[in-house]
Amino acid sequence: MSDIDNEHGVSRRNFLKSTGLAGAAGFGLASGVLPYKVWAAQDGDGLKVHVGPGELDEYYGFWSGGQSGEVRVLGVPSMRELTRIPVFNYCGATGHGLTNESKRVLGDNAPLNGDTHHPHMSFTDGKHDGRYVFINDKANTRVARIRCDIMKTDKIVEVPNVQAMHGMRLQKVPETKYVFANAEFRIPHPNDGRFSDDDSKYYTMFNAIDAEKMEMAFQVIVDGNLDNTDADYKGKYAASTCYNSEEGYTLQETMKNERDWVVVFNIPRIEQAIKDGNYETLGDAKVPVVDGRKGSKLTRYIPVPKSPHGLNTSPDGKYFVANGKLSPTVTLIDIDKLDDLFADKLKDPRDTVAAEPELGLGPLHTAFDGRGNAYTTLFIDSQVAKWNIEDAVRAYNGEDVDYIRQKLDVHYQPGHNHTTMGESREADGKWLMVLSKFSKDRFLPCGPLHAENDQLVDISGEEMKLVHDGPAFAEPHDCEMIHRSKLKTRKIWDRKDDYFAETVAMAKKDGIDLEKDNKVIRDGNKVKAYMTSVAPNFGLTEIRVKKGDEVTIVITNMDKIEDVSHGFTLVNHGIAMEISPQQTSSVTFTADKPGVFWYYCQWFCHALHMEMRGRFIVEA
Ligand code: K7E
Ligand code: CUA
Repeated sequence: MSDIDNEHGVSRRNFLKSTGLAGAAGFGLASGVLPYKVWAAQDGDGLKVHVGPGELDEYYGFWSGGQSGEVRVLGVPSMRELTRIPVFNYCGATGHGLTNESKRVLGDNAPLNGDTHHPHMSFTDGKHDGRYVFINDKANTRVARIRCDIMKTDKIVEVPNVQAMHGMRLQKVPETKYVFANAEFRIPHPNDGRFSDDDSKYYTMFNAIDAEKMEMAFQVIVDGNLDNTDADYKGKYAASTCYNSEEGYTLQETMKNERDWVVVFNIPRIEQAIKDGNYETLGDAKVPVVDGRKGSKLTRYIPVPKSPHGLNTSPDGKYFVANGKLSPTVTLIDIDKLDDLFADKLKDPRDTVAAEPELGLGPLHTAFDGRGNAYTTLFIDSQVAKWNIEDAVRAYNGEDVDYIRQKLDVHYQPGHNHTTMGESREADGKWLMVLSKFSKDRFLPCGPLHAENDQLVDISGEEMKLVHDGPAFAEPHDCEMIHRSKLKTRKIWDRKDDYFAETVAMAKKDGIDLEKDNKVIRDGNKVKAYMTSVAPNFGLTEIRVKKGDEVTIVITNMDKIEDVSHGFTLVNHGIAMEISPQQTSSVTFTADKPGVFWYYCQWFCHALHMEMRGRFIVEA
């Protein structure tokens, strides 16, 4: 579609530029802009984008579901949605948020909304290991873990004494021992209503979660606020951007300073401080809290231009890249110089800066191809800038080199962009995904709420080629594309799986063999109906209870055939859950209406699937 969209010949793109961010006017454009060009998807011209019927994608893409609170799995390059993983949200298909198994993960009375931003797969030695994907919830200050073998959320941590968990990344080396998560907003401590107007009580914290136990490991008090974060490839440093060094409450206050900073955390020093007992705890939480404000041995603050946003580690482990947002630049911090910075051997923290290339308006996030090039989204320009890292370093050192390789128009206003395997040592430089925040006219209109536009770009050659527009619901801020060889998923459940181990233990206590018994047992007004399912039969075709009973339905799917999932839906009760092959699922509710209510299997499982049903009879 043309860039020129009205009879006056006014470019939509330029219109957005001039109105998109009034305060950013006046920034110069970097040189080397290539002419606007949209490439068609063509086999034989770059990578093959079409994945034919019966063919499998090369990559799994883990997509944040933004305000939907879920994670989505897409095949790349086809962009076909493969599954959705409910995390912080209620899912009517699987019963996540309703079943006892999912409630154990979510916790009691957990909010069933979330604002997911950053899905990241666990590492061993800087390489993705296919075990877990972690995801943050900014809305309710949580971090969740998804088991990749079953693609279910298995643990959630609610982080205490902070608000708005935003940037989240993982320790990469030697393995993912910690999940690092930035609490974005400063709050008063204690936040019990007494100090809401006392600025001296406000701060926020950097958080580390034990990735295996999924418990809090430590928290670090910082100056300013925290936006995005990433870790190095040494297992030593993590770094976070701060856009509010002003510690302002309003937009105006927050934008005052020409420079904000990147705060670097020295993980071994923090661990040592905790070992030495140099920490506090806050309120009821038992989490060690250390003070990393300015002057602390545990952190260093490196000034960078204006309101930085994304923080990305280059896959060669050399640089932290802070993306300027309100500055047209990104700042490369030389990770090898951080030892000297912490040893107080540098005069100025800015001596760690290796380059500060000017890329265009509104740099938000940077991705890498493993061949020495970086790709930075330019939110205001609606472009991706491809630039060469070592040329940018040379230019910073005074050489006359052009580091910009190409600028590609994207549609429109991109936030994150990501390369295949690009957040690991194994960056392969094949595909770039550009997560555009606005789709405007790119898709059939569907009312005022527009889709976002995830654009697939072939970066295998010299030139970036836009090959596909992918509409996405409710803002996926971030995604990660992992080669399929890294994942080994189960086809049917293991009967010994932890996910339903507590339900198995309950049955054992009740003297029930889940794999055989079809029985209703009663203990006072608590009724449990245990049954099996084998297509097209439920083990019980009748469950009789009394009005007011607390009823637990426990179903074990004894089918061993891949893809024969059953479900249990109880009519007019808002009850539905998934029971996949060899899975045990359970749900508890109160039988509060007398009468006959049918239950049925809602997953088409057999020619006689419609007949797979039974009566739930509630006596008055
Ligand atoms: Cu840039 Cu939450 Cu990673 Cu949105 S964040 S874009
Ligand atoms: Cu079982 Cu449909």
